[in-house]
Amino acid sequence: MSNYHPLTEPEAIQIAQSIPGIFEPQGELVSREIGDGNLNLVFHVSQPSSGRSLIVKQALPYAKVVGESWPLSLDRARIESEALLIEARLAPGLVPRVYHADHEMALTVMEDLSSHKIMRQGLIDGGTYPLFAGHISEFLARTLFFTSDLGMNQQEKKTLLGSFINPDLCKITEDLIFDHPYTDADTNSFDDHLRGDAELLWNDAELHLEVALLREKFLTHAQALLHGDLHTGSIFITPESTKVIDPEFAYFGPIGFDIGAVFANLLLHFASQEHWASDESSRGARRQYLLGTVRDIWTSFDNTFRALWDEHGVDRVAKPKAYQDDYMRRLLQDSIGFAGAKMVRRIVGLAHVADIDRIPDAGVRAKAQRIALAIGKSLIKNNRKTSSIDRLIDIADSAARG
Ligand code: SR1
Ligand code: MG
Repeated sequence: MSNYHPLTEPEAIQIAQSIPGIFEPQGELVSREIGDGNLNLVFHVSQPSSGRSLIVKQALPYAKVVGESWPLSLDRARIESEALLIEARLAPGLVPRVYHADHEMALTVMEDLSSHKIMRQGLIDGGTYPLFAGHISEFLARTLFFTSDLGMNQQEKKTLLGSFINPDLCKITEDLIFDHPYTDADTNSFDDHLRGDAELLWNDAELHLEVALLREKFLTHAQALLHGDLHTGSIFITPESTKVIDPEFAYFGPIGFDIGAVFANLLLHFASQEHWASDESSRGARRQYLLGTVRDIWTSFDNTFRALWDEHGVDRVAKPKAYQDDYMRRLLQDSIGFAGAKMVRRIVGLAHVADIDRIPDAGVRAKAQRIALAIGKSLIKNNRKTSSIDRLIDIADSAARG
């Protein structure tokens, strides 16, 4: 019988006290539940006298955002802690340190990153992060290459894949990203002024074909170990440092899904500039910064992934340059298609983004939402025709111009 139960704040303190080397022996600990995500409890445990702290994160057996009517496997906590350990090995310094994991209690004790900001909020506050493109492309290239058939022993990969079977969390993505936004589903949630835009999505055969192809890739293409939910709420940031958190959606899937998630969230923020920028000229500058970041991420990812392949490739059959070029072109196309799907879902689906939802004026919000939908739909429809990141930049620019 399992001992699992949701932790209280005093229990989070007890667990924190059992971790060696963090707190001073004397000095009271204080615990606060700070989880503001959709799924988990997050306790911040600190020792005011020493200024030391850590995080105790615990999965709930249901989706917090909906309630107990939506049960979710606790195994996602094991998946998250194991993914963090793999990511720490492959991309050192780019994820929080894991101090302890208890799979039965579905909890992970990890480094507190309160010195950083959640990137979504950082962007909303007008922050710029000049090192981000380099950091995230390094994270993406190293974690994805070294867990793919290009960069790891192919039999060991099959065994590792068995530890990352994540059906409940994949089902969330399959439904909320690749299905519900394209039909009149109960889970959808959108402002009344978007009903006409939603109906267009539900009746667009060209879009439905591309979404079905992307969904098929998500269901079947076990290319590498993905983070699985790499939006700007899963990234802690400062101008100097980037830490990727929350890989509870990790599973073996198509590489472009992670890259597309980063693109999508930068582009959602691009669309939200209708409100957050103070005037036309700062809006233009901010948008150029965001598009420049997208471009830098792709360029740097492409260079790093190819360099890893040339230096550490394990597969003789994968050596031809023409194969590498073809593979990278397909990764770009997938990234663009998945980015589009991830934008559309954040406007009409269940889970939205603060960048856009926090725009107080309904007219301005509608404009931002329509820019996001226009970019999202165009990325989806054009993904298989794309051969350069410039195409994404053009699509975003022309959607913003209207
Ligand atoms: C029911 S969970 C809704 C969303 O939150 C997570 O961050 C994922 O993006 C998921 O789709
Ligand atoms: Mg999350």
